[in-house]
Amino acid sequence: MRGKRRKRFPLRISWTLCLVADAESARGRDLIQIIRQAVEGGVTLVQLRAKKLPASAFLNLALEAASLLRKKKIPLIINDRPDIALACSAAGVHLGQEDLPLSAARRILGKDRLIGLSASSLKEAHRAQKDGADYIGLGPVFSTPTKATTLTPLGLRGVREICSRLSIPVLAIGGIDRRNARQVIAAGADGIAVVSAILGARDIFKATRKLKSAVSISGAARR
Ligand code: TZP
Ligand code: MG
Repeated sequence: MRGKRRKRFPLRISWTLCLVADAESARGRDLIQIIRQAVEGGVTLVQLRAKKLPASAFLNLALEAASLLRKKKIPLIINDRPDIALACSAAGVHLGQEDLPLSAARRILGKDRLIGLSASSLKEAHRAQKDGADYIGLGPVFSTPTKATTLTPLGLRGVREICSRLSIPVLAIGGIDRRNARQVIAAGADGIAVVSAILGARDIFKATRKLKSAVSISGAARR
């Protein structure tokens, strides 16, 4: 059913486990060190998110993350800011429903960078796919204190329904941890994106390794 539409990017994208490296959730710890440990633990993708940093500080952080991740061959996605994504040669940008429209971001970034869009319903997911998004961030799957939202969590049923109707990759997000991660993948998500399941852990490396083994299900077991 889900013949994935694949595009050519400088790096092959593995969607399995995305760390949303949220500067505000680092609680004073060095975000670059956290990213380094999470990469050692097995994240396959990193999204850098810094809602409260001024542009110059966000760019500096992005340049540092990009330099580290380039060496590790892990794609970097920048949250909200196509300009910063371009300036640090990131693999792409992640946009919310109220951010710059996808068409404008595409004009800035061109066709060879990824543009991901947050979606919280089948309608938004379909629209994102139709508008040319390269993947969607689908959520919240479960309730989460990390992002203030009035949206009702989709649950595993919602994930299953939406994933079965899309052809672009789906990164599920919201309240996902090592206890429920496997079920989210079994419901059809191509991967999970997490903030607190990694950033909230005392041992970043160990937490990432456990999550990675939870989501590493063979193709046959997935659907
Ligand atoms: N978008 C939907 S839920 C969410 C975002 C950024 C927060 C995810 O954080 P956590 O801690 O993994 O639930
Ligand atoms: Mg946004």
